Amino acid sequence: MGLERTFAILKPETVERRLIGEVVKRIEEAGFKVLALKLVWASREQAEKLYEVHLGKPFYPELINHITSGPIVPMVLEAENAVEKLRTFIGATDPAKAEPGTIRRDLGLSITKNAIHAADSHESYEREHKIFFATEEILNY
Ligand code: FUP
Repeated sequence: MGLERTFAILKPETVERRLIGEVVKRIEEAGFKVLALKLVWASREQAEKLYEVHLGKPFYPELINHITSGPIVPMVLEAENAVEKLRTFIGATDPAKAEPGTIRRDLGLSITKNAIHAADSHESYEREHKIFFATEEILNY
């Protein structure tokens, strides 16, 4: 296992509700190290790349509209077993079904407005983080 990287995005409703600090605090306290982080307004092209596996699904248009509806905070995080650790830490996709104490349960509003996105595999990390970060923006320290 060892140190691993993962990719997350604080969704527009999280930024709008001024919960950036709250979520980053939880993530840092859980042992993740922030290697890259910025505030951006995703383009339609970036959104379509991010959610390309969902193309054609009934909720796809809503997903694209939502992630481009306001500024978001993409970040690269490092920890032991980071991908799995973060997925467990944020909770199930539907906030109503997520474990108590998880970010999605505590701060998510709906299945689409579920506060945070996290890569679901190492391959997803590799693909997704490149949509938002250049190599030199990921700091090794
Ligand atoms: P997750 O990996 O937990 O973010 O969940 P999925 O890959 O299943 O879903 C991707 C995104 O689509 C999430 F933001 C939730 C959203 N979604 C809906 O809006 N409606 C659905 O019925 C299923 C997923």
